[in-house]
Amino acid sequence: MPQKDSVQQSQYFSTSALPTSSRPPAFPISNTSAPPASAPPGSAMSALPAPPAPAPAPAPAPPASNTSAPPASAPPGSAISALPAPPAPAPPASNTSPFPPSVTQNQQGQLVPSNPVVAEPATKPQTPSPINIVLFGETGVGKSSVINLIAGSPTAKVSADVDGCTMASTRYDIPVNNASYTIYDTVGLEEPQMGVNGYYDAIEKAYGLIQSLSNNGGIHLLLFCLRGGRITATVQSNYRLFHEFLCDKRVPIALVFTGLEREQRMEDWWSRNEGSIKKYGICSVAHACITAVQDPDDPGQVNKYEESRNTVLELLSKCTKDGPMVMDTQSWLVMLLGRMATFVPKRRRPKRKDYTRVLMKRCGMEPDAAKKVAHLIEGGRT
Ligand SMILES: Nc1nc2c(ncn2[C@@H]2O[C@H](COP(=O)(O)OP(=O)(O)O)[C@@H](O)[C@H]2O)c(=O)[nH]1
Ligand SMILES: [Mg+2]
Repeated sequence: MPQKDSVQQSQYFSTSALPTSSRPPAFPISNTSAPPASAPPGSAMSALPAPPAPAPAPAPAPPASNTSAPPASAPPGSAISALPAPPAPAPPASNTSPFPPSVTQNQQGQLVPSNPVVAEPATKPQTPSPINIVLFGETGVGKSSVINLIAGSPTAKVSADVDGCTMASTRYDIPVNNASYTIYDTVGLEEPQMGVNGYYDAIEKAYGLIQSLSNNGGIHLLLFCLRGGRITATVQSNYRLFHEFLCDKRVPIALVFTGLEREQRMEDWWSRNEGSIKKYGICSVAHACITAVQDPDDPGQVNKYEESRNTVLELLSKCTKDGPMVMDTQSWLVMLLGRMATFVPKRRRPKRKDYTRVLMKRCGMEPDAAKKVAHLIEGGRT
C-alpha cells in the first residue's frame, strides 16, 4: 500500500531555513537490517556541505494555475463536438409527391427510404486525458526500472552506467488501468552543485522539457526516485531543483525508494528512516518502498516485485487527482533558469549576453525572445 505521508505540501520547509547548528550532524539512515544491494552514487550525508543559499526571488512569473485547467489541446476523441455534424434536414418538398419526403418510390413501385441514414454512435469511446508525471533522481537510482515496473513490461532501457545530463528527459506514454500516464524520465543533478558548462547543458535540456510540458498540459505529479540506503547532499539539491525551482512548490511530490528487496517488509524501511528524511526538509505527500528488479528464480522476489507494482500504481492513482500546474513556456523558463543558476558558484554565473547566446544557439530561440528571457533572468536574480 502506498503510504500517505503526514507532511503536506504547504508545510514544506527548506533545509536552508534551518540554522546550521540545528541541523543534524549526520543523516542517520537506518539500514542495518537490510543493506542495499549496491551503494548509490553520491557522497554520504555526513559529508554534507552547507546547503546552497536560499534561491533569490525569481523574476515575477505570471501565476501558475494549479486548478483543473484543461490541457492546452483537447485529448483526441474526448469531445462530443468532434463527432461529424448531423445530416442537414431535408429541404422542403418542391414536387407533388404523395409520399412524405423521407420516402420515395423505386422503379418497381416499392416504397423505400429516400435518404438512408447511417446511425452514428451517441458518443465515441473516451480516451482518458493524459496525466503528466516528472520522474527524477540521480542516474542509477532505478528510474528506468520504475518505468518498466509501472508499464508492466520492458519499456525503458535499464543501465548501470552513471552518465546523463541534468534535465535530460525521455518521455513515455503508458496506459495502465484506464489511466493514461505520460512519464518524463528526467535526469537530476549528479552533484549538489554544477559548473557553468553543466548549467548550459541543463538549460538546453530544461528548454525541451518545459516546452513539452507546456504543450501537453502541465505537471500533475513529481515522482522523486531514491535508492533506499542513504540520503546525500545531491538528494537535497535535486529536491530543490524539481520541487522548488521547476514547480514552485505547487506540484505534489511523492518519493519512491528502490533497492529494498532485502527488507522482510519493505515498508519497514520507511518506519525506521522517516524522521531523518523529514529533518532534512524532504517532504512528500506519499511514498512507496519498493524493489524495481525482477528475479524470476526467486519466488520471494517475484512477490515483492508484484507488491511493488501495486504500491506504485496505487500511489499514482491517489496523487494525481488534482489538476496540473500549467505555465507558459517563457515564464516557466525564466523562473527555472534564474533559480537554477544558484547551483553555479557565484563568480562563474553567466551574464545576460551569455544567456542570450545559449538560448539562441542551443535552444533555437529567436533573437528577440532570447534577449527578453535573458533580461528577465538577470533581473530576477540581482
Ligand atoms: N538491487 C536493485 N537494483 C536495482 C533496483 N532498481 C534498479 N536497479 C538496478 O540499478 C541499475 C540502474 O537502474 P536504472 O533503472 O537504469 O536506473 P536509472 O539510471 O535511474 O534509470 C540497474 O542495474 C538496475 O537493475 C532495485 O530496486 N534493486
Ligand atoms: Mg534510466
